Amino acid sequence: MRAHLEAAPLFQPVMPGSGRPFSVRMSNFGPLGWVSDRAGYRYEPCHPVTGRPWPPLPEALRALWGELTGLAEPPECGLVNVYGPGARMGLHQDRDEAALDCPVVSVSLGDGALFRIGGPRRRDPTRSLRLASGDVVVLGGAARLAFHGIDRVYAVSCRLLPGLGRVNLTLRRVTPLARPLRGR
Ligand code: MD6
Ligand code: FE
Repeated sequence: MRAHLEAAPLFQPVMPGSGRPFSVRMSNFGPLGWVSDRAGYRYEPCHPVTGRPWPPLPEALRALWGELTGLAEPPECGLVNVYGPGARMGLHQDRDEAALDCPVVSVSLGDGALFRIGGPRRRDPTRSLRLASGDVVVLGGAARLAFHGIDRVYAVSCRLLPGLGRVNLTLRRVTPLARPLRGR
């Protein structure tokens, strides 16, 4: 991951419309990368700063995806979110993907964080759980469109990634499967 981040350096996305910067820094691995700028959220094949294609998804993540989802199709996007001290992620749904039948898998590394998850409506009640380094979250089935976010990171709770803090790697299918999951 560190080698790939040298090829595709972290960038600071901004909110659509307002242009307010996110508190997390991002990069991507795989054929499609999730980006956000004043024009909106979307998937792009190239890095917005270097203009180069995203580095390939590390094999260990491809293997983990296959093991957890049972899908033969590999993830198309490995979004890297890096949380320094004070960074957070507002309550959101992952719904920029046409492949809403596929689960989303995330791997947390480094410092711990307080993850909050609710239901498919923003007003649904939420529960909070602490994610530690190595924890994996799968949002699939009824939970695919659950609202979720990161309320806080526990800075220097882990020594795995000095200088980075917390990293969350989110694996996603973006384009619809040739053979949709329903009907298999
Ligand atoms: C984070 N995670 O853990 C934010 N999305 O930093 C997500 O936004 C997320 O953990 C979809 C599926 C799993 C996740
Ligand atoms: Fe998410």
